[in-house]
Amino acid sequence: MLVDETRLHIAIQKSGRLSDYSRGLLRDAGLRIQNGKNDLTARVDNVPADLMFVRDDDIPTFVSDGVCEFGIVGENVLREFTLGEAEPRIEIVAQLGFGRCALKIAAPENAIYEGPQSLQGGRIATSYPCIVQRFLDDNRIQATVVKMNGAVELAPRLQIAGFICDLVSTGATLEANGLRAVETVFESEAVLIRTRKPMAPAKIDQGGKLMSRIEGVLATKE
Ligand code: PRT
Ligand code: ZN
Repeated sequence: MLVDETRLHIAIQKSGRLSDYSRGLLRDAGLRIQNGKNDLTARVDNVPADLMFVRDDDIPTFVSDGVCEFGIVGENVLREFTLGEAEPRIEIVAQLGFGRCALKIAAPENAIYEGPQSLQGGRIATSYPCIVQRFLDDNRIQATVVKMNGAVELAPRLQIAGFICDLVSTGATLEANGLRAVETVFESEAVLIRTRKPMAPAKIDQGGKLMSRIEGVLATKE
């Protein structure tokens, strides 16, 4: 399937917060997604495209490599990827209006925080080390970034780090862990991304049609 030069490949999250919205958007855009036996890919009946269901963290890699021409991913995941790459070959082609959240630095409720300088010499646990490092550099702060792949909100209690930087939507998780947000580092929503790798002419044409369909759906939601 991957060598097919005529069919577009669209990467979306397999299962998680963006999955249903991503499928819903493509359906609203008129794509008839087949319910196949294969749960890693699905054919689209009425458009020469195949969907690939993957971990969200892999979506920027696939699109940058051109394995998938399009993808739907959180801007937070995209930004972390592009900051870590010498030559990311991805462009954002639409903001999708779902999956909204913010990457925030949080501290124990009773900790004193008087701006970024309060991070100086400290430790920050996060799953987004590149974004956090950029924030520190921009503010000329020296601090240690501790990469964690999950359960970041436990870091202060475990004395792994005094601060965390994690995604927040309602704030309930921070509150449940005795933490409070002190700094917003990045605001995010799901985005439609496209590869910058050269595409076969047939795919450029199909990609243009796909984007018009999606823009049509987004226009009705504005
Ligand atoms: O398996 P896979 O790797 O694909 O999924 P994942 O577990 O890495 O990601 P998933 O499904 O949790 O999130 C996918 C995307 O949804 C994220 O990259 C964000 O772009 C977006 N999103 C929106 C969120 C949230 N809101 C969110 N609240 N992602 C995670 N959270 C988590 C946050 O990490 C924290 O643990 O929810 C908790 C905080 O929520 P509140 O409501 O308590 O503040
Ligand atoms: Zn993930």
